[in-house]
Amino acid sequence: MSDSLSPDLLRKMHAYWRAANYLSVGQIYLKENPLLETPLTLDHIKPRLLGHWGTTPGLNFLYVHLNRLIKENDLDMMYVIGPGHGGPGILAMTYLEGSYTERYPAVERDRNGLRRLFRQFSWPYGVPSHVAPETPGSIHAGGELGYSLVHAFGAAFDNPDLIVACIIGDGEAETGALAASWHSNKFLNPARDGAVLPILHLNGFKIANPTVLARIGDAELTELLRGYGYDPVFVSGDDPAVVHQILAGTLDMVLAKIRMIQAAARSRGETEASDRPHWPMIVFRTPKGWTGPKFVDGLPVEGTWRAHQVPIADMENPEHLKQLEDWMKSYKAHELFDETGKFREEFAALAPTGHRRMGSNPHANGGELLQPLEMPHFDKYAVALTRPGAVKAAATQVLGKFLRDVMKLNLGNRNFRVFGPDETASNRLQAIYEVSGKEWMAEFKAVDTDLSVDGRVLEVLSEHLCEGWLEGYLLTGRHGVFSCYEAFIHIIDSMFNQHAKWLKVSRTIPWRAPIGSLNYLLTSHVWRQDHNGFSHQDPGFIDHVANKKSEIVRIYLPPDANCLLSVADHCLRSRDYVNLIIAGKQSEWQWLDIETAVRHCTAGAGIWQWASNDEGDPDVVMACAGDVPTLETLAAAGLLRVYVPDIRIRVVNVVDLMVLEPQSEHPHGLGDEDFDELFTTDKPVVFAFHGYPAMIHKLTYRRHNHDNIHVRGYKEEGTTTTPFDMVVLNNLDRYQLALDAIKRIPRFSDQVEKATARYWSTMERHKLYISEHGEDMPEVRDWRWGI
Ligand SMILES: Cc1ncc(C[n+]2csc(CCOP(=O)(O)OP(=O)(O)O)c2C)c(N)n1
Repeated sequence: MSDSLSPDLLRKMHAYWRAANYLSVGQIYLKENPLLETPLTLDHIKPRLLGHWGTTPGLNFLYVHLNRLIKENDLDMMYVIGPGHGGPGILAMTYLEGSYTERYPAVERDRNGLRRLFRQFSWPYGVPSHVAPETPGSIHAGGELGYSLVHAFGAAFDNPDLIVACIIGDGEAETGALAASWHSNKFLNPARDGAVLPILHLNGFKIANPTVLARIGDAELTELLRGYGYDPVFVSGDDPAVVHQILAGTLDMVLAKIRMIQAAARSRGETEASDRPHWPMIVFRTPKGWTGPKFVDGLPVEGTWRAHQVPIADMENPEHLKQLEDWMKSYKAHELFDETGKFREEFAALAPTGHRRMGSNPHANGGELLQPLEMPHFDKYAVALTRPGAVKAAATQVLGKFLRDVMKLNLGNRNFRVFGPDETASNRLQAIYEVSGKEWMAEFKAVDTDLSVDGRVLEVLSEHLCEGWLEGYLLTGRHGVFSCYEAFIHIIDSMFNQHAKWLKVSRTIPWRAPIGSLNYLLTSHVWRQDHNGFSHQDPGFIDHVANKKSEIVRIYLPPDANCLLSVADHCLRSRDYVNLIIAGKQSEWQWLDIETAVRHCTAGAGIWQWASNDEGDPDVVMACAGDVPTLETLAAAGLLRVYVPDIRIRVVNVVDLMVLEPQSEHPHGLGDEDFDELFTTDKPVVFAFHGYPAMIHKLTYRRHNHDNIHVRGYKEEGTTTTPFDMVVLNNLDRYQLALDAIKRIPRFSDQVEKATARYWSTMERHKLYISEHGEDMPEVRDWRWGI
């Protein structure tokens, strides 16, 4: 291959790389003397040396080369890096190209700015050591490894002109999420979507160990990557002059290949699944800690795991200080920066300009590109109701029709997608398929239904991919919903954490524009997994989400289909939240007409007067949150009216769980007076809750009436049984709730013995009946609201 770079361009690109490496080392070590204008002393060194050098020179090298590619070809390109601990590199590159100073004018492009750039890094109240919301050009928090490739694909969907360069750590590639992410290429349509260019950063080591992919030999690695559907090209070496030329030539070649794939798919008009291309990718094998110290204290560092973090520590040791000075001087900063500390124009001119700079690509600040969804009025999909409990409906099926039309109205805008781990139909959302199929670029068989090369529903049996694609899609300014079985959403607990952290921080950054909320629809929930059994019964995601910052998280438990519609409409219009919606998919009794549902959901909680007879002075408050607990509570209220006819019951339903928290803790929290209006200050409250009972106590422990709140919820009892036995096993059933009420009301103390005996005989009847008949007792199956 003839050289791709002229000697002059090679010289300048190498200089650019030296500058980035110099700034990276400077950020890790220096608080003063950024241009080493005076001999380095201990006073110039930060007291705590925090940062990662090892991955950084490789990231910098790639960035310099992608800049050339962007500039020569006027590319719209983003840079997503898995080894986000290489933060100093990205900060250096965005500083050198000018994006950084535009976002942070105090970090000027001169000596003073350099000092600030160095000082702020890993400094209290400065900037984090990993790429983060603060980092221009990033959609990716760099802490938890594993999500670079899935985010890159999420960004590329529906962005036909975008190329996402994705640097994958070879250690990161060992994670489950990354291992699954390679398959994203079966869901990306070259005619409609952008391209992802995976670059496996094969620097051979993690923190203290070799990486698997670096030790299986080129042949096996090639087979592995080809098996995933990629066409890998190796760029290997440790002589920068040589690697510059190889990488430049390789990038020209892979770009040509990407363009060929896209042109072929786009000119054909109709894409066929058989057209699934082998997308090019690069295996970039260079030394970890390249250009850093070769030996420290007699031990090899460059090209080993010892280069991972701070390669020379203990600066009290004069030899170390000297070694650092020599290392930094090896980059010849005086050739790169002028006497004022400004990056010399000769080199700075290599960077793209304006939005073509990867640190200023608008897709990386997706809120800037966000178009609100076109929304149908959800009234249209409402379940008609003459009175509470008049009809049955499957809530998610009703929602499916609404989502179908959201999809339809936004087909032209190409900014809405639905994600699910093979569960969209199982969760009864299949109406969506009337307007859009399931994206699929692999083989089609006659037996398949609703697959399409042009689908906007993404179904893959990897919760990691559903979550990561959606995050990437949202972060680049689009909208979506992830529907999932409640128990298995825990698989992405940690990804949710990272996204919630991103949102919390990005809200404090003035230039980060708000993005579409991350919407979860959890269905096939704990109470209706009676057929699948214990493994499928877990409502703990509520607890997990509730731990996050109150300004970010919202938790909704709509009791019926109309409430679900109202909640879903609200969530799809919201920004910068994580909305957790939990709703059943079974056909169940419906309670509120649409106007009442909207009022109820807007308030977040309220007294259901039609189910209450307390006339402002209840004996007991029967509270409920969640569809099944609501049904059991209403059934319990009915039983109580028969058992103790003069009882005064108040039924309170909670849709928005966070109203329970004090206002000081959550913006949705009810004021104390409003809370007391619902729950009283001194009456017993029997609270039937969808999830683990402790959550209600946690949310209400500061409320006046907390001592009187008695919660029934899931207590980790379950198996393959009947739906009603599930609530019985967890003492959330109507008979238990009714008994609880009688036990808690002082004026019925003489009834407790009789009520207890009645409860146990009912339980005996229930157990015998389900054992003999395999289904619930007729009085349970045929129950309907009749007061
Ligand atoms: C999920 C996760 N597990 C563990 C870590 C701790 N950790 C930080 S860096 C690192 C090694 C990363 O190796 P690699 O991806 O190859 O990056 P590089 O060698 O380029 O630094 C590990 C294990 C982490 N950040 N995230």
